[in-house]
Amino acid sequence: MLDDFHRVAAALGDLKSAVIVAHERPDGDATGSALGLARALRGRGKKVALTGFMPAPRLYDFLFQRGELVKPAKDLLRQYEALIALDCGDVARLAAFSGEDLTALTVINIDHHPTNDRYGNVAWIGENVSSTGEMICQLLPLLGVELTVAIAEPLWVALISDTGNFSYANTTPATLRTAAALLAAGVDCNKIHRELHEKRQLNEVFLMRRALEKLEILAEGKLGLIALAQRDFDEFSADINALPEAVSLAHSIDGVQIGAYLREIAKENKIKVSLRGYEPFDMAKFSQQFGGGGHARAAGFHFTGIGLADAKGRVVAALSKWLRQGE
Ligand SMILES: [Mn+2]
Repeated sequence: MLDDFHRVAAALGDLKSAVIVAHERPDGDATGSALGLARALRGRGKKVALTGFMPAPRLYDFLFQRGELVKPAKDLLRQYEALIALDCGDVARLAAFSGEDLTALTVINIDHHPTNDRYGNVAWIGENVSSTGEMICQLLPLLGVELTVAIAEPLWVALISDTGNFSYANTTPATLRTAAALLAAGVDCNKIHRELHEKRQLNEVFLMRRALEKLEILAEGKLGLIALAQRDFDEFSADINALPEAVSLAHSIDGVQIGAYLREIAKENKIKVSLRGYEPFDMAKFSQQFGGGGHARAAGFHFTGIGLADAKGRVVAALSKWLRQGE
C-alpha cells in the first residue's frame, strides 16, 4: 500500500489538467509553492490554471510572468479534472472556491498544518515539514521534474517565508538540503532578499510605527499584543495584509511568551487574530477552540461580528489565564 506522499505523487503524475489554489490572503509559502508546482506541472505537459488570488500579493508580484494567474471564476472548475489545494488547512480557506461543489473534481490536499482535516480525495499532510514549498520539492523527482531556476525561485520564497529565513524551529537538515538544491538550480538569494525585505513602502513603515505605538505588554510581561483597527490601515492607505511581521514584533520582546496581533477587517466584519508562542504553549491547540488552527509555534483564528475592543478583551482574558496555568 502506498503512503500519503506516494499517493499524492501518483495522483499528480496521472492528472492531465488541474486548478491550483492556495489559502486566502496568500503568504510567501502559499504563493511560492503554488507557482512552483504550477510551473513544474506545465513543464510535464499538463494544463494548469493557477488561481484563487488575483492580482498577486504586491510583495510576491516579482515572481510572476504575465498571464500566469487567472481570475478565480466559478465556471473555471468545470474545465479541469483536479483541484490541488496547497498550504490550506481547511477547505473554507480556499477563498474563491469555499462553498463550491467540488465533487466532480479530484481534490488533492497538500499541506503542512497539523490541524489540517484531511479534506479531499487524496491528502498528504507533512506535519513536520517546514513549508508546503519544501513538500513540493520532495515531490518533484517523482514527477520527473528537473529543477529549473523558474521553478526553484518561487519555492525558495516559500521556504524562507515559512522558516523566517531558516531561523524558526521548523528548519531541519532536510530543509537546508532542499534549500541547497534550489540554490544549485540558480536561485539568486540576494536578489530575492532585496525584493522581499528592502523594498518597503513608506506607508507601510508608517503603519509599523503605528503598530509600535499600539504595542502593549500584558499578563505580567508574558503577553505582547498589537491591535490595529481598520482606520489605522485606512489612514496610511495600507493593505490589510501589509504588516504580517507585527505578530513577530509583539513576540520578540524579552520575557514575552506569547505574541498576539489583532486586526480589524471591516469589510468582512472580522477580527483576525495571529499568534506566536514558545513552548509549552501550543498556539494551534489554543486557536482550535476559536475555530482556527495552524502550527504549534504560529497559529490564528478570527472572530466574526464583534468589535476590536471586545475581541481584544476575549483574547487577553483567555491568554492570560492560559499563561497563569503555565500551559
Ligand atoms: Mn505554510
